[in-house]
Amino acid sequence: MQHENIIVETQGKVGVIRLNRPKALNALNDQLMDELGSALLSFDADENIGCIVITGSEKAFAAGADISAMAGYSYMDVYKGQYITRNWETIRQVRKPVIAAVSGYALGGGCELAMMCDFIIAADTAKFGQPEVKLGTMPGAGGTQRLPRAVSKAKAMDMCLTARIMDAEEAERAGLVSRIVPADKLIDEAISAANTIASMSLPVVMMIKDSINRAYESALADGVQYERRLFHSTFATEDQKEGMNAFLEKRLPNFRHL
Ligand code: CO8
Repeated sequence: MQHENIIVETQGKVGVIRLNRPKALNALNDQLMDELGSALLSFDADENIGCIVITGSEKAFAAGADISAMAGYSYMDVYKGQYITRNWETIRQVRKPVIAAVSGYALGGGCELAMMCDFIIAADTAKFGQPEVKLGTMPGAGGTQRLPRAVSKAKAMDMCLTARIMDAEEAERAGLVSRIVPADKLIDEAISAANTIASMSLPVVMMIKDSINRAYESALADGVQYERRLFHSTFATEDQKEGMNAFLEKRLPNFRHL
């Protein structure tokens, strides 16, 4: 697929997708989301890629879904899934880890996209918010569901109802982001984290992602049982033998992703 709204590159075993509609602060229109979905699925299928990073510009990760496109949509346009809702869930099909590297604005759908990633590394300039209420609408890509799980009901209510923006420090305190770095170090830090992940056993990494995501979907006892079964199944991998033998032999493991 031709990319007009994203820039796709690889750095070693890391696939990097940069949202690139600078004039609209990376507002997420259907075309951009199609391109993003296609790039994500192609990295997921690529045996040479072990982890994916999604980032934006210094000023904006993404300032939300594209208001100029949405303004004219009817109920039937959005309900039938022809526009806006048709391609927002593609990222959930991705089995390799996806890191959001967020600088500047991550608002509305931009905040929701970041939260759909497996974790967020934030620049000290990052600003998170769900300001849809100011537009006479509401979050539609998980903002009312993932935000309370990430930052508590109180903060999620506050942000979604008042449109208050959360800065990077508050986001880290509240648990929305895993770490904050100076803005000029953001992409290096995200790629370095992604490289670390990509150096691990890919099947085991995929099981860990799967198991942590299960924590959102299940009761504790079911989740622990699910984790136990996945833990057992790591013993069917060659990488588990390699990882443990490498430790005992005091050398670095050479994972073959088998
Ligand atoms: N959509 C379209 N264009 C945008 C958007 C957007 N979300 N955000 C910014 N732009 C455009 C502006 O219109 C402007 O264009 P132009 O130069 O042609 O006038 C350009 O980007 C630069 O923006 P500003 O001049 O406003 O820049 P500022 O630095 O003054 O302000 C802000 C930056 C604060 C980020 C401001 O642009 C803003 O408030 N943007 C809108 C934020 C917003 O309300 N986001 C939520 C949108 S609704 C949503 O995301 C619903 C998601 C549901 C998804 C459901 C899927 C299933």
